[in-house]
Amino acid sequence: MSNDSKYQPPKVWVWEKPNGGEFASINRPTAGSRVEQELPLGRHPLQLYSMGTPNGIKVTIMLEELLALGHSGAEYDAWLIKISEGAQFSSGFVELNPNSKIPVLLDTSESKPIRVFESGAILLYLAEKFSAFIPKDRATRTEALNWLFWQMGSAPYLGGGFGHFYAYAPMKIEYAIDRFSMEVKRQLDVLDKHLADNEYLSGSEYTVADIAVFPWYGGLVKGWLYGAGEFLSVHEYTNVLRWADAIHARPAVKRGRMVNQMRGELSEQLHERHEASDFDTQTADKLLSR
Ligand SMILES: N[C@@H](CCC(=O)N[C@@H](CS)C(=O)NCC(=O)O)C(=O)O
Repeated sequence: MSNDSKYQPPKVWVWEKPNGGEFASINRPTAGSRVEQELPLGRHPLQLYSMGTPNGIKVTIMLEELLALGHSGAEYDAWLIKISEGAQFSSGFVELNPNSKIPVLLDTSESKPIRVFESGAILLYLAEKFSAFIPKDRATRTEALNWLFWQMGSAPYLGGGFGHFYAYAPMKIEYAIDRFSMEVKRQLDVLDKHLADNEYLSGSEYTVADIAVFPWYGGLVKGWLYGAGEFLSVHEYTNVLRWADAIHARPAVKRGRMVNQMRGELSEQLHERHEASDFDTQTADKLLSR
């Protein structure tokens, strides 16, 4: 491995300027709002402020699954937060999520509106509220939570580690790409070995764990993330592929992946979702131009 870096960290790090890379212009080492701006409010019980990234679509898949089960209380307005333009730093957004990251949910159906941030917390909140996609018996429920929390702890190595250095960083650093490729392939192998003996992550039931893991690791083996399918030889993970295909075939998953989506085929982007009928092609075309 080449070692061509001459950089020596100073005694004290100071932020001087954007350092290049895809999101450099919005990154700062401080928290808090940057502009005074309220968030819009729709008429449904649940207000979602998000974007169609893997963390965002976990929640829209969950909401579409709940609606498909007949839970009308899961009707939602999905507002698009353009993170590359810094919309997560508005005062309204920061009030709901001091961490300034999508997704964030506001439940207006409770006596006092409840804010929920962190996609794992949102999935668990919705699962408990509607008693759905979370197993009832303690052992299987715990197994679902094991994998839900596994996803929350593991995906930053995939997104913030591998994805960042492979696709977004302004220079290719062999050490960083090697380190995170190794870890991501190890994680895929963890899933592959587990899914060799289990239909879904917690056993025979499709749960919040599958909904959380699918957009990241399902997306990776389907070739949707970072154009890295060939690089990581994802075809080797046949059990993950079998599981990802089964989840991808679900109509609610297809709808959930479209909501707040700004990438891919135009016919698969629904920038905002306010009614079930927004998925109709004609309406979707109109909403795209908003
Ligand atoms: N652990 C958080 C991570 C959320 C997250 O990283 N969101 C990204 C998009 S996927 C974001 O909002 N980035 C904007 C920023 O970093 O300013 C969750 O799962 O909700």
